[in-house]
Amino acid sequence: PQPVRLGDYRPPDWLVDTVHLDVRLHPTAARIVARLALRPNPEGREGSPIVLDGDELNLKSVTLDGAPLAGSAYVATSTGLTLLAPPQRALTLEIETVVDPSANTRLMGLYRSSGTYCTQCEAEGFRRITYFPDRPDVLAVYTTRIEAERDEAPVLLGNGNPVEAGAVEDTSRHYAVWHDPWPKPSYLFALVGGKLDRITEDFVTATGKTVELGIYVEPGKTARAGYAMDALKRAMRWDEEAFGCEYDLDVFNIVAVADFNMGAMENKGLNIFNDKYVLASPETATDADYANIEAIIAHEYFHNWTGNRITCRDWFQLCLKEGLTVFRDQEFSSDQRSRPVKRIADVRLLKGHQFPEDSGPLAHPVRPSSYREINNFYTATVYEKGAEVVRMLKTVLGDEGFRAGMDLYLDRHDGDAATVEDFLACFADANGIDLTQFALWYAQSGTPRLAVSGHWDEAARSYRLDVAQTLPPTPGQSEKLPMVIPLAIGLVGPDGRDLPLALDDGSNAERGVLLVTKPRQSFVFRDVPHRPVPSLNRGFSAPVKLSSDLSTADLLFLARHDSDPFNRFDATQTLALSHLLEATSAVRAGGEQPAPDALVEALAATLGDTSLDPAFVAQALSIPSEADVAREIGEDVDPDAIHAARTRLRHAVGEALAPALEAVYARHAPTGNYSPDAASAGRRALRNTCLDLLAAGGTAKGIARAQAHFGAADNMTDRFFALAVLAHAAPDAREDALAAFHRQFRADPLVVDKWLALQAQIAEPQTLERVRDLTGHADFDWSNPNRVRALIGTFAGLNPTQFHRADGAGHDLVAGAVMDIDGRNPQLAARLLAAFKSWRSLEPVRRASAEAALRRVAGKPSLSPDVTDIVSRSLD
Ligand code: B3K
Ligand code: ZN
Repeated sequence: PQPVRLGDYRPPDWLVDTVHLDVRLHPTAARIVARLALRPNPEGREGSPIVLDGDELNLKSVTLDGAPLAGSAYVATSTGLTLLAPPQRALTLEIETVVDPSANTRLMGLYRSSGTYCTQCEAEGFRRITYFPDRPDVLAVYTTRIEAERDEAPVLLGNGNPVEAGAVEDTSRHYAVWHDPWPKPSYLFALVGGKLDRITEDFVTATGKTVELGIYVEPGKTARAGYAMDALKRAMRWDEEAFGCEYDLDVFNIVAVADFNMGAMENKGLNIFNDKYVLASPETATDADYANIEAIIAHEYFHNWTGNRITCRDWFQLCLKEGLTVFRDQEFSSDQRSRPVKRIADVRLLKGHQFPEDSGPLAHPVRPSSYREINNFYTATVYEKGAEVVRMLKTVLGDEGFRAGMDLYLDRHDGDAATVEDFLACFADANGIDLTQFALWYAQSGTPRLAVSGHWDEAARSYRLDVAQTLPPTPGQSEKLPMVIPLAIGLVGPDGRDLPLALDDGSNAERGVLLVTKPRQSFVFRDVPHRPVPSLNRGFSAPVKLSSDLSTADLLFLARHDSDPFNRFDATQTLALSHLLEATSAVRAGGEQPAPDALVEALAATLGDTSLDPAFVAQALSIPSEADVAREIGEDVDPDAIHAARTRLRHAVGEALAPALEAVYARHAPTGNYSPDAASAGRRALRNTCLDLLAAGGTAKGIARAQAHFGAADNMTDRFFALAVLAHAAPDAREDALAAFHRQFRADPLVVDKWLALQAQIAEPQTLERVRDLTGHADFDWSNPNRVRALIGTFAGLNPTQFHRADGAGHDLVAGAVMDIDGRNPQLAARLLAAFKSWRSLEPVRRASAEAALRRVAGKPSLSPDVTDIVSRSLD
C-alpha cells in the first residue's frame, strides 16, 4: 500500500450527520442496514463523489433517498463504495451489507469471542461492518437497533443510552435500540450481543446525575468483576476532581471478552475489554494484575473526554488522545497508590519498551508524518513517550499553568476532531508562552542524550553545570534541532539536604527545573559553600539518556540521601548497570568478574532503612534486567554474556545480603487476609524480592524457602512469584511445581497464560523445545491472542538468551509463528514481529540470524500490509 502522509490531509468532502444502523446478528451472516444522512462539507471540494470505505463486505443493496441506485451510479470494490455523481445536497443513503462474524479471525469489525458477538472498530474496523467514510474527522449521531435470537444473545448492548427493547413478534428473536446523543467518529462505534452476566452499581456525578454502571462478563464470573467496578467508580470521581471531567450519559457499560487484540477499547458508553484487564480474584490475579486493571479501567474511562468528546482529526494525531490519556491514567494511579513507586514503574516501562523502539529501525516521532498501516503505530512511542511529553508540558508550566491549558483545551475543543497544534495552542494561550520549540518533541524521533558535568568553584562559592544535548539520527531524520529539555535538579549538600538553588543571573531555577534549550548550555549557581552532589533529571523529568561525571561515591551518596525518591532508585540502578557492563565485558573476555562492592553497599543501606516504603525498597533491590543491560551496551550485544554476568551478580547479592534479606523476608510475612491495596502489595513485593535474591544465592535453604512459600501461598501473587523463583533457580523442583500449578488452575485460561509465559522465559536451551511442545498443548490456542502473546510473545520479548540463540532456532520459531498467524490475524502477527526491533544491536552471528529470519518473512507471498510494513521498516 502507498503511504498516507500527514501533509496530504484534506477535510472530508461529505459529512454524515446521523447514522441509523439496523443489525441482525447471525453466526455466519449478520445483516446490517445502515441509513446515513449525508451532506456536502462546505470545507470540502465541490462536486465531489461520495467515497465510502469498505473491507470484506458483502453488499446487498444501496438506495438513495429511498430509490434503488442504478448499477452505473456507483462502483463497489473490495475497499470501498463510490457514488460517482451524487446530487450536491443533503441526502440519505441506505446500504445493506452482510458479514460473517464467525469467520472474522482478525478480530476487527464484528466478530465472535467464545460465542459472544462483539466489535472492534479502532482504527479502521467500522468499514468491516458497513460502507462508511471511516475516518475520525467524520462525526455523526448514531442510533443502533440490534436484533438477535433471544437464546443466543439475551444481552444486547450499544453505544449511548438504551431507548427501547422487546420481542420481535411471532419469532424467537428480540431487539434493543440504543441512541448515542454525542456525535462521534466511527471508530468509537460498538455493539455486543451474548450470554453475559452483569454486576451493576450507581454512580452519582458531581452535579448529581445518577449513572448506571454495568460490567458484563462470561456467565459465572461476576465474582471477579468487583475490583474493576471499584476502580471505575474511583476513576470517575478522580476525573471530576483532577480535571473537572464529568460523565455524560445515563449508563456506562464495560464488557469483558476473551478474544481481543489489545487491552481494551474506549467505545462511547460501551467499553470493551480483554477480560485479562477486568477479571481478578486473590486466587487468580497478582498484585500487578490488580494494578493493571485499575490503570486500564481508568484509562478507557478517561478517554470519554480525551479521545471521545475531543477526538483526533486524523490518525497522525493518535498521541493527542493516547499520550494524554496515558498521562492521565498515570496520574490517577499515582494518586491512588504511591507516586514515587508509580513513577519508577512507568519509567522502567518507558526505558524497557520505548527507548529500544526509539533507537532501532522502527523509531518514529510521537506524531508520525506518514504510515503504511496505522495499526502498527499503537506503539510505546505514541503512548508512553506521548505521555512523557504531556508530563514535560506540566513540568514546564507548573501545576496551575498546566491545568489552565487543560481547562481551555476541554472547553475550546469539546466536540472537535483536533490536532496536536490545537492542543499546544491551548497551553500557549493560557500561559502566554511560545511552545514552538517544545513542539519538536512531537516531530523529532530518537531519545535525546544529555551529558552533564559539574564544577564547584570554592573561591567563588559557585557551582556550574555544563549541559550538552544531542539527538541521534533516526529513520528518515538525519538532521535534528535542539529540544526543550526540562531538567529537574537538586544540589545535595554534605548533610544530605538540598541547597537552595539561586542562579547567578538572579533567577531561581523555578521548582528546581532548568530549561535546556541549546546544544550547549551552562547554569551557574551562587552561594554554594560546599561541593554539592548534583541530583540530575529528578523524577525523570525528561525522557533522555543522561550521562554525568558522578563518581561511584556520589552515586552511593545519592542512593542514601537524595530527597528525590526516583533518583535514589536511579542511583542504585546506575551502580548496578555500571557493574553489569564491566562484568559482561569480563565474561566475553574470559576474565575475572569484578566484585559488586559499591552496589552491595547501596542495597544494604536501602534494605536497612526501615523508614522507606516497602514497595520502593522492592524496586530499588531489583537488579536491572538483561534487556536493560543490552540497551545500555547498545551494540555488539551478546545476550549469553549478559545473562552470565547478571546471574553471577544476583548470586553475589543474595549471598552478601543473606542475613538482611532473611530478616526483611520474615518481617514482611502476611498478617491477615489478602488485600490488593498498594501498601499490602508493597509488602508482598518486598518479601518476594527477598525470596528471589535468597534463592538466587543458590543455596538449598533458599530453594526450600521458595518451595515452602509456594506451598503456603493463599494468593496468586505469592504463589506465582514462588513458582517463578523455582522455575528459574531450581531446575530439580521446577517440573513438579509447574505441574501442580497447572493441575490447580487449568480451567482458568488467564492463569494458564501465566503458566505458559513463565515457561517461555526460562533461560536454558531446552526452552525452545518446551515452547514448541506447549504450542501443541490442549490448553494452547493459536487463535486466542492472549495465549499467543503469553507463550510466543513472552519468549520473544522476555527471554533474550533463547530468542537470540546463536544457532538461530529462536528467531526461526518466532518468524515461523508470525508467518502462520499472519493469515488469520495480521495485527497480532505484526506485533510479534516487532520483537525483532533491536536486531541490529546484536553481535554479528545473532544479527545475521535475525536478518535471515526477517528476510524469510519478507519473502513469504501474500503477507498482510501489517507484517509487510514492520518487516520492511525493520530491514530498511
Ligand atoms: N484506543 C484503543 C487501542 C486501539 C488499538 C487499535 N489497533 C485502546 C486504548 O488505547 O485505550
Ligand atoms: Zn488509550
